[in-house]
Amino acid sequence: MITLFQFPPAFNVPNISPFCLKLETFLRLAGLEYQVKHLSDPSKGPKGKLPFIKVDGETIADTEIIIRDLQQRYAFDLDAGLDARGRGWAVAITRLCDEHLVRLLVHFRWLEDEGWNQVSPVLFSALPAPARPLVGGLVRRKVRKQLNASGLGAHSRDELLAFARADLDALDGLLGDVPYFGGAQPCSADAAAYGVLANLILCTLETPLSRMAREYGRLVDYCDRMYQRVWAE
Ligand SMILES: N[C@@H](CCC(=O)N[C@@H](CS)C(=O)NCC(=O)O)C(=O)O
Repeated sequence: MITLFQFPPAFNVPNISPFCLKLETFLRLAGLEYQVKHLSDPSKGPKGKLPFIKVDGETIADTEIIIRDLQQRYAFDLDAGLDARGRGWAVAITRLCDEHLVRLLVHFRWLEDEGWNQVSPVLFSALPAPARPLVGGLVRRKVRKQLNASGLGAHSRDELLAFARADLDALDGLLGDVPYFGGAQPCSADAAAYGVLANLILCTLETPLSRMAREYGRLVDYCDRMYQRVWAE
């Protein structure tokens, strides 16, 4: 049995971490049995981040490494139906989501006051009241440092919004009129895309980026389709 360690649900999505939602979506798409253990502190993870899993006594961190490991361990390939070009696109879409669009989402959630004023009361509610501003401030400073290190911190708000527009245009164009990024069936890139798109479109946390994402009718329909296929009980 696989044990998935991740944040608890919040804001109308199974996980407000795009990476946790990516991995749980992958586990469901793959039809793997798993149990969930909720953690709120990413420093408990072997690489200081969530999600991570335990399987056959091993602890594995990082969604890309976990997905590769599980596919080898259980001898399946969610991208088996794709040709070399399709596999290349799956990697490119996953990178766009994980390494770029997620960072923009994090910026608007954590560093702009509109997002922060919604996130902080919920995420730190388990802490004793006097500790909340202190811990919240420390976490916010860490997020700012991470975004600066990624290079995004150098840009103006308008430039960040233009990057987000380009990412969403790209995802909208790549999806086109097929149901999934994998075509007729979901592939590994659908797990990554749903992880971040559901966190923009279905998540009740309001940011300029979530409002922008909801302008894309095909991406909205995509989130509904993925929800129905993977998440509706
Ligand atoms: N590359 C990692 C990224 C995971 C990640 O960034 N997780 C975030 C939550 S969305 C986290 O735990 N951040 C805490 C931190 O960086 O301190 C993966 O694919 O699993």
